[in-house]
Amino acid sequence: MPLAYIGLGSNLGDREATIQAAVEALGAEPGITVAAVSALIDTEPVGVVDQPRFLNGVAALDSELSARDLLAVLLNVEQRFGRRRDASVPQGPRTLDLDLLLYGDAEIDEPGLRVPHPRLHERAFVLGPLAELAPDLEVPGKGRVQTLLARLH
Ligand code: PH2
Ligand code: MG
Ligand code: MG
Repeated sequence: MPLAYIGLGSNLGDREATIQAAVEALGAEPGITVAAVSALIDTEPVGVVDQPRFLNGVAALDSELSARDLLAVLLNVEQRFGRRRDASVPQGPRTLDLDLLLYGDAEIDEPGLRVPHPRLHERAFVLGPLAELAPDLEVPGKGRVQTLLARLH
């Protein structure tokens, strides 16, 4: 059963309550078991900087679902927790962001589905929590998590 890593993010509403409830909702989905959740860290917004600070973390999921089906579950849970993609600014504020970071050692490049996540290796708000769960993990095509994190400092 592939171990998938999911990025958790929120910068609107009660960030911590939303992320915790979303992780519970993921664990309640058929074919998904939450294996580990990192500490949640308060982070400076990256990219669009004129928006509230984020709470970020990473969850490890045991998944019987394909990467495509897992992604569909992530998008569905985002919607259930108030995420609105239509009228919203790309990279802007969101109640909940669930990003598929890694799916075992798979490398996937399809419309709407890129694994590893294309910006994972350059984002401290992802690599920090990921290093807490899996410092020695190899990001396909990029290197070990702790090496990638050290490069950002
Ligand atoms: N997500 C973004 C854009 N910028 N900055 C932080 N600190 N954390 C995020 O999760 C984040 C961001 C788009 O998904
Ligand atoms: Mg996202
Ligand atoms: Mg994101």
